This record gives sequence, structure tokens and C-alpha cells, in this order.
Amino acid sequence: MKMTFRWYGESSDSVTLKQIKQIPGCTGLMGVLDQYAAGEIWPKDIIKKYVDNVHAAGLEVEVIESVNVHEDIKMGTPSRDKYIENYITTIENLAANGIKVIVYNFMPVFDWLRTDLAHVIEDGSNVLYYDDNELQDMTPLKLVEETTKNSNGFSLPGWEPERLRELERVLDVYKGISTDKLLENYKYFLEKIIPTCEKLGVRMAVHPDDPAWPIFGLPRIAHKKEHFDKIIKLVDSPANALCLCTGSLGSNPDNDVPSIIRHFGELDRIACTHVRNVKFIGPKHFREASHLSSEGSLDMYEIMLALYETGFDGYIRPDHGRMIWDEIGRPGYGLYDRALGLTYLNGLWEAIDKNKKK
Ligand code: DNO
Repeated sequence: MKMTFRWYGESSDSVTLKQIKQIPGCTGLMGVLDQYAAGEIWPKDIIKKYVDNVHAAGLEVEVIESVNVHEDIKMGTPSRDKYIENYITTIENLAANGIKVIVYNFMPVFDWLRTDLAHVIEDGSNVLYYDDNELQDMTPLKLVEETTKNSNGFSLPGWEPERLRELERVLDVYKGISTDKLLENYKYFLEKIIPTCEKLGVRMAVHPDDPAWPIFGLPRIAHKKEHFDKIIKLVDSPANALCLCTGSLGSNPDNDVPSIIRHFGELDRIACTHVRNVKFIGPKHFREASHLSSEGSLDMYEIMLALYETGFDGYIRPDHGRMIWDEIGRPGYGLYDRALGLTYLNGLWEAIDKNKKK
């Protein structure tokens, strides 16, 4: 496996490449270029600049995240073909710069979603937090406003203002779209893009719905094992793979995360993983936690063991740290707690590896 760290780019991240390089055992990035709205082509030369910059810092970048899928593709409107063409061009431009895995999602309208971005916990740090009861009292627009207001001035993935301008119209269209229809639109998209991925040696890695249930009455099709069984068959190719996010799936205690890893790991359909912990508070109610098993509800040892025992040789990154030591940064994406998480995951891996080789 390769241990990596998410980085948004020089002008969009409070964390520097030099800092990332100094985290022991971190060899590369899962990169993001957050200046492009869904549907836009990511230009080859801009990607090259980003990649060259990362290489100059002594790090690899073989994974790019949040290449967002235009809403028209998800809704299956006639204009989707134009956006699929653009998406294919972006895949080609990324591949030309050495990218091997592209993380995306097929969640209608929203990417990940929380009701509080800075929930203070017992140790005085703050974390991302979700309470479904609070969501019931909010309109989607209100939630977007709150989220944007509380993001410390950083853009959040999936919350690009360009995408949200059309929020009300889009929410209305989704009222007529069932989960079956969404899956059909998903298949249409994959059938068009996967041949290019196969040709270029790129794997598409779908990120699970976060949290792992439907919100605002929108159709959601990627939050349990059965869903991913369907998704990998929409186009049965190694290029149609998963970004297994333990915290997203793990937000629903019915999801047995280690066993889901074993299932898709054995099928060799996990291209990369986001490994983080969450703490259940009640039904559809959780907060995030440090990565340590005992601080949350997920067993990180069992998670790493499942990856190890299924021969996982993809990319791992820690995710959504607490804000500790008075750091100010993008919610969930400060340096300190994610660096602690990364070293802990490396420690688990080393212990498992040494034990197996005894
Ligand atoms: C959230 C991230 C997601 C992920 C996208 C991929 O913290 O894991 O924003 O990158 O869903 O499209």
C-alpha cells in the first residue's frame, strides 16, 4: 500500500507540501484541483503544474479526488453527452500526467454533508458532526449557507458556489428521479468513460454516500455493500472500482466495514481508501473522532487487517481530523490530527506486517 495525504494545492490549502513531506511514511498525495466546477475540463497544463510542484517536493501524486460529475449526467438530461465528453477529456489529461486513480462520487447535489463543522468535544478540540434531527429543521439552502459560512474561508469539496447556484431547480428535477433511474444514468456514464480508463490504465474510484443514508429526499445509491455489488456490475471492469471510505460507510452501524473491505478486496475492486474513525451518538447521529480505535466506534485494527489480508496494494489516506492545538484550517483537513492519524495507521500496518512475517 501507499500512504498518502489529501492536498488542495498551494493557494487552497493551509498545509504545505514541505509539512506533508515531513510526515513519516507519507510518500504521496491524493490531490485536488478545486478551481474547476463539475462539467469543466481540467486543462492538461494546469494539471502538469500541480503535479510538477508535488514532485519537486519529493512526493508522488497518482490519485486525484473530487473530479465531480455534472448534475445533468446524474439526472440524465440531453445535455449530459457534452459533459461526459468533457469528463473523458479530463481523464485523458489526468492520465497524461501520471494519474492512476480518480476519486469521484455519484451523490445527487451534495458531496459529504454535516450539520456542524466545528463541534467541540471533551478534549477541547472540534470535529465534524451530524445530527439528522437538526437536518429536519433546515432547508437545503440554509444548510449550504451555514456550511459555507463556517468553513473558515476555504472552499469545501462539493460546495462550489457554481454548483450551488442552481440548487433549487436541480432539487426539483430530482423529485422525479428514482434510485433505479439514477442507477440507469450511472450505467450510461460508466459505459461511456470506462473504455477510455481501460485504455489509459486509470481506475475510477467511487466514493460512498456520506452520510450513509438518503438526505432531503434525494435518491442515493452508494451506501451499503449491496449497492456497491450493483455498481461494480454496471460495467464489470477493474477500472470500475471503489474508494472505500471507512467513515462514510461506518456512519451507519449496520455497515460492517471490515467485512465490506474483505468482500470488495477479494474481488480486487478497491482502488483506494480513506481510513478514518467516527463515533456513534444515536440513530443517524454521529461525530468524527481521532483515528484511534478507542476514541470512536470503528475498529481501526480490524480495518487495516482486512486491507492487509486481502492483499491491498492501493492508496490509503487518513481523513477528517479533529482541529487540535489551535490550528485553523479547512474543517476536517488540518495538518496535525491527520498527521497523527497517518502515523497511527502506519503503525498498525507495520505491526500487522511484522506479525504475519514471523
Ligand atoms: C470528503 C471527501 C470527499 C471525496 C469526494 C470524491 O471528505 O472524502 O469530498 O473526495 O466525495 O468525489
